[in-house]
Amino acid sequence: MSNGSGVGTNCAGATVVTRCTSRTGVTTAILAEGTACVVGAHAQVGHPGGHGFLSPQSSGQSLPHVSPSQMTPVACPKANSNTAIIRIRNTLAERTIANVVALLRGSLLACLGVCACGGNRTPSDPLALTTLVDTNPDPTIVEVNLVASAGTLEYLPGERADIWGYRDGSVDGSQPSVPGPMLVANQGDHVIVHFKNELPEETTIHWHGVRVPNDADGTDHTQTPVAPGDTFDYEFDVPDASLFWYHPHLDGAVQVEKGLYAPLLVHGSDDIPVDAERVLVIDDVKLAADGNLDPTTDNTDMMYGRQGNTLLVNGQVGATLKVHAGARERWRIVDAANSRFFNLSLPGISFLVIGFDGGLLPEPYETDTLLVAPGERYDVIVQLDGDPGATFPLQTLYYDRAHGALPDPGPLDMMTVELGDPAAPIDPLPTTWGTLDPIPVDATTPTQRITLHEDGAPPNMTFSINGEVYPNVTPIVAQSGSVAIWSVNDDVGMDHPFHLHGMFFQVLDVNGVPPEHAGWKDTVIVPGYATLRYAVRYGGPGHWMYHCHILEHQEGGMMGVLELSP
Ligand SMILES: [Cu+2]
Repeated sequence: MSNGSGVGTNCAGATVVTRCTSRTGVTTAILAEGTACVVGAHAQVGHPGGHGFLSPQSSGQSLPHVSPSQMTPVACPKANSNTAIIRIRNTLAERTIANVVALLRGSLLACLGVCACGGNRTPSDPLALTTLVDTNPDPTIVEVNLVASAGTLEYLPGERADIWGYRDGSVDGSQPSVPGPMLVANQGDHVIVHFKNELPEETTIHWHGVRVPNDADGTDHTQTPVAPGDTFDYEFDVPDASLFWYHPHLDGAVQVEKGLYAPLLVHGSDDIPVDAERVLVIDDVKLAADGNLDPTTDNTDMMYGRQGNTLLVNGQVGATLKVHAGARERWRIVDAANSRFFNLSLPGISFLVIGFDGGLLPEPYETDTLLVAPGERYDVIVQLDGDPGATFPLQTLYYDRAHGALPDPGPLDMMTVELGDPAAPIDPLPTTWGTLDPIPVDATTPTQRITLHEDGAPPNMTFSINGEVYPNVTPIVAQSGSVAIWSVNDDVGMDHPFHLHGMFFQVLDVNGVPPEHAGWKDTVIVPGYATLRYAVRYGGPGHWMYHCHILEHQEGGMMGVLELSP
């Protein structure tokens, strides 16, 4: 099954051919260094977007042949206009290739067309995401250089916006982008991030949803913030396959709004036949009349969180996504907005929800609308049926998260889907998906009560949990590995996306009613005036934050600390 293909032009003006298939597929890329082309990086891909096998073949370049038995797993070049991840076993012949690759690497990184596996992509895809270069030859280690820096881009054509963003420190001349470059790994990999802060203020990076060791969690309880000009190394394993994301955990309402966020994709062993896999990072920004970011926080922003006036999908305003008519695509979606809840709809097309924050569901379900709150992720299959040439929008529909106070008008168009040539026939979907063993709870399980509260009126508002305003909070103390129920009550009549760091939980009920669909969550909507209960088996020892993921609420004090003993 074709997992994506395309022909386009790379940054050096050379023709780029990409093709990728989901099972025994082939990735072909024409590389260019300056204006000189080097042809023939040819990869067999083990599974969509995952590690595959690389050998040079059918090439205009005199690269030695490598037999399949000599191939070693590589990370598939991940649908990315400026990244190649190439690993070759260290035999003599292969060293020759490795040398060629190494020579090409630095200057070619900005000039490589690759497949759609793992990210979005055909080279002409406006929703394309770059992928951080893995500099470590060990196939089980992903080692990257990540930089936070100031830069500019155009949200609106011809109008400059001053942003803060992440860029790839391994790529000469890289510029910060919104979203930042995607970190891609395989389940079980070890990840090393060499981070440099080129911002004018201190920052940290939180790996949202990843069950990291506490010292890599990127909060002010787990590290000294990284000062301007300083560096910090994050190191952690990625035990779970799903879409995660990374962003600062300091001054988040400002830093994330300015553009500091990026997806983190961990591939599992699932082999779901689809025509394309895409990561869609949805956001909104508040733009001033000149197209630049409006830095003001008005009273409404303070009370409800800043809601932007411009909708973004992968940093793009009003992009057109070209797909094959009849294609079955897998979209992994993360809401990176400060406060906006997206109530997604593809008119006439339903979402088959196959995964939540923590991975695949045991029982996927269909829905016509998909409500996604800040910090949440959803993994969905969409069947994009229609006649070639037809178009339809991805919209966010009316949703009132503040119960009459802040209705989001909707429907608002986020991007256009355009159907092209018909998709090729494709294998049926699997009949089994994820697993979910219920966390055992009973009447003896300790219950932790949490009350989310707001006081005052803007501009003098406080946000609190159990009457305490962060950082003046009393930690909840418990033992690592023990099981608890958290009963989270919202007493202000406004939905709050509640996030717990470092572990997943299972929702038990909302106002006593069990959820229709079960799955692993790390961020969940606690509806206004409701009480949501979840079961959690506590993770590793350390200080874990829990907070509202409306960033203005978090920064305003709606955050606490869970202190787990060994
Ligand atoms: Cu909140």
